[in-house]
Parts: sequence; C-alpha cells; structure tokens
Amino acid sequence: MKIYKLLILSLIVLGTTCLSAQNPIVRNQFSADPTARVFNGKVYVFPSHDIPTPKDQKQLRKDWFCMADYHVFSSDNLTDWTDHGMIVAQNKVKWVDSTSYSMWAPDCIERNGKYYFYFPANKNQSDANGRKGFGIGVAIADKPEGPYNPLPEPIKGVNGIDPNVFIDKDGQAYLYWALGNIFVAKLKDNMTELASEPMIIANLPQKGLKEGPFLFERKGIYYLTIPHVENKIERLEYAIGNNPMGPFKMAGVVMDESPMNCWTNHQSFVEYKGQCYLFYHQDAYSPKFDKNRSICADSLFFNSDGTIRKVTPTLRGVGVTKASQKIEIDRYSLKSQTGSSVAFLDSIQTFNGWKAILNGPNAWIQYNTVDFGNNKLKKVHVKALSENGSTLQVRLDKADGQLIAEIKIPKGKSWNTVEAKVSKFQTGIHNLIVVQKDENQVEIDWIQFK
Ligand code: FUB
Repeated sequence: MKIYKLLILSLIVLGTTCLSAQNPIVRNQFSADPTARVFNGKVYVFPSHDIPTPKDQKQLRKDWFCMADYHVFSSDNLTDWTDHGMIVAQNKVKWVDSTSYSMWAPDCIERNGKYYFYFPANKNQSDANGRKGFGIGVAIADKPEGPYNPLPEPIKGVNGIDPNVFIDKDGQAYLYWALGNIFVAKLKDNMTELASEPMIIANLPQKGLKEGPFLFERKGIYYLTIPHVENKIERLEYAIGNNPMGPFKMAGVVMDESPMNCWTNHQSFVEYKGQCYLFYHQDAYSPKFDKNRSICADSLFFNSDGTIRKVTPTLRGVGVTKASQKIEIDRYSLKSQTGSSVAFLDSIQTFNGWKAILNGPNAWIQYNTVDFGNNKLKKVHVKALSENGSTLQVRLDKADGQLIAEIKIPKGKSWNTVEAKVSKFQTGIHNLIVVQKDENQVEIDWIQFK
C-alpha cells in the first residue's frame, strides 16, 4: 500500500488528483490531431483519421496526409476506449471534394444540448471570392457520438484548417483556425456563422510554420497553444493573455520536438476528475512514415504562477490498469539501463503491438499503476518466448521490491503462455516490475493476474 499512499500524498501537494492508458491510445487504426472534450462525465476524443493512400487514388500524393473520415472515441477511465465508429465522411458532405482525402484536424463543442463538430476539408467549388482550398464545415448532433448532420455549406468567410472553438464564461463563442497565421473570429449563437471579421492573432512567432490552435482558459488566464516549427519539426508551444482574442504573449514550450521525428504534432488540453491531460500525437505505429500517426495522452501540470510544466511523452500514458487485464509491459514506465528493450511483435503488422525483451542478469522493466483490487489473485500468466529458457521474477513497487511470483519460461522457439503461482498477494495499486534472473534472452508480450 506504500506506493499508493505516496501517490495520493504527491497529488495532494500538487493540488490535483492524478490518474496515471497506455500510449498510443487508439490501437486498431491510425489517428491524429486529437481534440479531447468532457461531455456527460466521459472524455470524448475527436481525432483525424490517417490512412495509407489508397492505390487507386492516382490524384493523391503518396507522401502526404490522406484522410477520408472521422471517428469519435470515449472513455470513462482513460484506459479503456470505445470507438463509436465513423461520424463524418468526405463523400457525405455536400461541399467537400470527395476525392481530396483532406479531412484534417477537427474539434467538437457542446452548446445548449447540441454537439457542433467542426472540420476542415477541400471544397469542391470556389466560393464567392473565387477561392477553393480548405473550408471549415460544421456537423450537428444530439449526442457526442452522433449521428452528425453536416451542414450543406462551409462557414462563410473562413479559409483554413484546424478549427478550434472556445466558449467563454459570458457565453461568447470564438472560432480559431490556421492558414499561415492563426486567425480568430467571434461566432454567432447559432455556432455556424461568424459574428466578427477574422483577425490575425499578433505576437506569435513570425518564422516557422504554425498551425493547430487550441485555446483554453484556467484561473482567468487564456492559453493559446499551437504546434510551431522552431527548428525542423513541430513542437507544442503556448502563449498567454487575458482575453480570448488576445493580445497574447509567447510563454513557453509544452512538448519538445518528437523523439521519433514525427514532423507534426497537434494538441488539446482537458481536465477530467481534477487532473489535466495533454492529448497529442506521434507516429508510434508507423515510424517510417510520419503521415500515419497515433494519438497519445499524458498528465499535465501547472506551476503556481500558471505556467505549464513541459510534458515528456511516455509510453505508459495515463489511467489505472487492472491486474486482471493483459498488461502490456512494453508500454513501460521505467526500465533497466542495460539489457532491456522494446520491439514490434511484427514489424509489418505494427498494430499487433510490441514486446519487451530482457537480455541480461537482473535486467528489468517496470509498469506503473496496476490495480490488484481487494480479492486475492492466485495465478500469474505470462506470454513469453525464450530460446534457451529463462526465469522471471515479478516484484512490486521497485526492482528489489516484494517478490510476488517466480515464473520459469520453458525453452522453445514459439510463444507460450506460462502460468505460475502468486506467492504473496498484495491488495491495492502498485507498480509492477518484471526482473530477469539469468542471462538467457526472454521476450514478453503481456502479463496477467487471475
Ligand atoms: O493532420 C493534418 C494536419 O497535420 C493537421 O491539420 C495539422 O494540425 C497537422 O497535425
């Protein structure tokens, strides 16, 4: 119980409640540009949906973004996500060029019981000013998961991508979007028309691409967050102000450039059950082609002066994992400096996920925040492979913490699910550590308690 108490204590000090889902959170398709919102007590994520370029679509660039529709996902524990299926598709919106595969970063907001889904896409006709390019459309639903009814025209007066909508405490709604600069305009109460002329937001970096605005307010401070190319690829930056239309002043970096070299990033911020989270994307399932991306979430903390503490992307992500679920320890929190690594189970079928590899005496890998519950779990199952056979120890809280099971992985060239006895069960939430006891390489897919 010690770690659990420590967790609670540190949360009290930070003034927040921390849950600590594995990244990436969508595991059966590519997903990018996540906008997370809390509706009716659940977190809903509205990402864009990357796909590999269909071979028969000769008009499309093979090295570019390819997106034909949107899905919405929800969770009430940030660990288990439900895909509610496709909500808007390019061939179902009257004004969208249905051969453009250009359904980029969306947003969704609730007003008076209606859900307004904003999305950019290429127009199939020029507007009154002779402009084609990207427009921003709205689809409306009675429930966050839809069905959504797309309006027949895009919003008049808006050319650009990456819509974001903010409703201030006085009820005024604002639409932000990007096209070289970051733009803002007031929205009418109907949420589908501009109520003011678009204005370029001043004082943002002049050099380097900026896009993907997301604005939120906390304790009277308005945070305008953007992906910006300061060097070679995008990083997440923010500016602060005391009005939703600015002026804003650049205030820092929320997340550095992707360690995996993913050229884009795209953010949203949400508070859920007292904890703030940053949703963003990387290219975890497609490390060689960064236009097929995957969304992630990590906890976010503020300093007492309102500045944002930089977020380091993790594999572990957020949420509590039940000990009775298959625990993918390759989404580790910590690992030994030597003898431990992670690799795809199948480098072609990357959605099969990853494996942890331990290769050295005392190599270990740690997965935090596992809930063992109150009822005694008697067995542990491990899916593992070891050509020469190996012994694993399962410990709690730290590499030399309480030993709860020892598992002998038999010699063999194929994967086995091996069962062992839990010798010392402990209730509550613990960090789980798997330690190798010999020098024979062992690969681990998952571990589960029964
Ligand atoms: O997903 C396509 C584009 O990449 C988005 O609209 C940008 O924000 C960037 O993430």
